[in-house]
Amino acid sequence: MPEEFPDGFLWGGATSAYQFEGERDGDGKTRSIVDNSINENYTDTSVASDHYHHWREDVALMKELGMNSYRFSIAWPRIIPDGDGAVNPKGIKFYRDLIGELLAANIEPVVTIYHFDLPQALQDKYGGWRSRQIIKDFDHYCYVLFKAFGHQVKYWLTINEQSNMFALPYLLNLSGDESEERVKFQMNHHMMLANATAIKRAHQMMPGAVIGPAIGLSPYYALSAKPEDVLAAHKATVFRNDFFNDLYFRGTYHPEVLNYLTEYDLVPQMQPNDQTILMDPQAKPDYLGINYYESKTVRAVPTGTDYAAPRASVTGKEMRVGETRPGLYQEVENSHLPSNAWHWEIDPMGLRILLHQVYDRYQVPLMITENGIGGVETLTADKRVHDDYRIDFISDHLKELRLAIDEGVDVIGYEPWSFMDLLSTTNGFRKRYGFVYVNRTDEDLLDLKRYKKDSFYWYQQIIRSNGVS
Ligand code: BGP
Repeated sequence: MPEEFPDGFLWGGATSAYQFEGERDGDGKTRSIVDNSINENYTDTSVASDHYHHWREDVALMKELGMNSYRFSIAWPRIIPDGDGAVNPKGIKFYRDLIGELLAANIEPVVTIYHFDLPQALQDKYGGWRSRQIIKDFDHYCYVLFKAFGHQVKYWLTINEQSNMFALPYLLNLSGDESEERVKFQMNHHMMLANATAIKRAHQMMPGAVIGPAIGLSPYYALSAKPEDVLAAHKATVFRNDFFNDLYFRGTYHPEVLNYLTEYDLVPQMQPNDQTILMDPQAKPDYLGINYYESKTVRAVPTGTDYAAPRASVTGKEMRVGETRPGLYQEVENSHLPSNAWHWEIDPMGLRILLHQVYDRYQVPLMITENGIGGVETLTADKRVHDDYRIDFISDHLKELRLAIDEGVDVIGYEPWSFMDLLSTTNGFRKRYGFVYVNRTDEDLLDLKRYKKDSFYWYQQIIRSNGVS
């Protein structure tokens, strides 16, 4: 990488509230649906990385790392514990202090409004995203945030990984059963309306705001050059990428998706005004956050095949199950790519391919809002963590990102996952992503001390030289 990244490029790191903060049940906060489902099935969110009590120290580490931006999320059940009732002053104070500290350190906050943590109260009251009522309650939550923090925060992200909520059903309080397919598309429709309403409100309340969704995307490759497989790759791109992005940027359902939904009786209930809400020019995102971890490979599959929802590998021992959509595509392994211990395929060039695909179609600024690699890590006797594999992963992805920029794609920032170790969605502290190690395991909180990994010092150099390695 001989050349610097563009002037003003945002260099940061990302986290999310339920994976990082802890203080799950204190200072007025209530439980979210992920606090509850993860407790039962995966891992405990009560302390996480205890950022709630280490935020000042954590911001000092960000400053030392050289970050000029930081992506984090606000927990809805900390701000409005009932979901739709009174505002919790302690919640507002926590984020006001954090944002103040970031700004004092010249770190631009990039704030995610919703990162999977729906207040359990709203799930219990009316089924959460199943009900249209959520659009009003989400709008009110956004209003509270924009009023409290709008004068300090420029970059906003509405909803994180709407696409992946389909893949991990517990993120929507679903079981993953095929019979829920219809419900999922209905929830997705409500999320689209909530997203558009939030963006419009942001534009009205904060004229200088830059706001858009953060979506998990992969480029889709055909397993072979057989035309059937190439068509399957096209269909997967349409279903897993364009479907969401078209609704965000064009306000329309992709015709191929609509045909499929009609054929399988999955079309969500819509109201006459919905199209106006989705197509409102004020509701158009200013940018798109892209979470990129891996590419996907697909082959053709006959119409009569059963639908299979994707399933993560929790221990790494069992294989992941890719999605199968009858008649359209089936996800398969790519023998040309290495993978990590949980079978996530490593493909830096896939990032460049994806950026071109998205930018060609929508021509909007893009921000990498997640990218990174998880692994099992331990402290050495002299309190170091040698994570060369992370340095290689990020370095290789930055090279491709740089090439994409040279080739004309407008990328405004890079927020790797994650700034510091935190809970993995399905692997707790067994799978670490950070530049900073947090001294705890799933079973034992130890002392929660922070230690800089080798990648911390490497990334510090990258930021210092604006991307020249
Ligand atoms: C994304 C989520 C993050 C994060 C990341 C890594 O899908 O937005 O919240 O957890 O994936 O995934 P995992 O924790 O499952 O390894």
